[in-house]
Amino acid sequence: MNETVFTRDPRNPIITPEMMGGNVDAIHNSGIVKFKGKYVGLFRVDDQGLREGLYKGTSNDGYDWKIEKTWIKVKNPYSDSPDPARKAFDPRITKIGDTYYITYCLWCWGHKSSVSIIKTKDFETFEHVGLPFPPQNRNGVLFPRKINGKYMMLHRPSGGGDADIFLSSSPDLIHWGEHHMVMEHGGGWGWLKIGPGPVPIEVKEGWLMIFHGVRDTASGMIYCAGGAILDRKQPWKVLHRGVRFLLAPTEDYERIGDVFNVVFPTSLVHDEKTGQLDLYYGCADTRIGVAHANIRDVVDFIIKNRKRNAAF
Ligand code: BMA
Repeated sequence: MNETVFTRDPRNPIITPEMMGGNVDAIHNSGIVKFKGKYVGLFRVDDQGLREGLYKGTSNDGYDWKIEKTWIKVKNPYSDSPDPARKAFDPRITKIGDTYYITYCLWCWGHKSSVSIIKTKDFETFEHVGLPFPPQNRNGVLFPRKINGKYMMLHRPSGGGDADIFLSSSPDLIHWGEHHMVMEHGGGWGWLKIGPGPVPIEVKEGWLMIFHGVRDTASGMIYCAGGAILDRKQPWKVLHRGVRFLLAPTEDYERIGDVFNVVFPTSLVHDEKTGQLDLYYGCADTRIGVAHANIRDVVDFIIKNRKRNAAF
């Protein structure tokens, strides 16, 4: 079981392709938020042609989900991209003001991976905002408020190897610049590559960022989740980088599937009253699990187990 501060929910895996039935091979790395007292999600569904798409789901309690049978429709005034909800994967959802921005990866521009942004206010109609960076890039995640008057996004400008976490800013979500490297891959569980996970959460020490890291072994890659604390005003500065993982694949449903040995964190639901965090994560690229922790315990764990040189 190998748990650190997160405890796996006993109902795991909470969403499986079998529950969906029909033309579904896998449902995994997904964006989930609280919305009007309930939950809404945009799910990464791989159909039985192994084509990814963004499917909407709703739930009263965050465990029992009703997921639509086809991908969402997106108004696409931005002519340089294909259907923005098809060949689309790994969404994260950030609420800024009264708008929800979905950042995710889209196969386009010569079938390369690009970060894409769509927006909605009601999860009924969706509109494409654009593609912030040229390919290859993945794992774009917006901060939940403007910082120093600008939108800021964590991202990973790489389609595969040599993958590090960067941060860029924008006045309008269209024009992006002021690029910074936040963290390099390296160390144990992030030896091969790292990438941003769920939307960062503001804490008194700065920003809590959960990210994924990959190590390669004789029998393939292992995907883990870990954490860092970023500076509040200059979030490209790493104050504390956790050496120990927060979650690593140990359960059968995390070890066995379309891709073995993967926990891939994409959503954090934070109950501000109790401090509870619900971390939703993809399991073996096939199904979805959830793990729980108290936010203070997570921050303390990261600081207690920090690297001396935070950037590495
Ligand atoms: C990454 C992404 C994720 C996937 C992971 C493990 O590169 O493609 O969607 O979960 O690999 O296969």
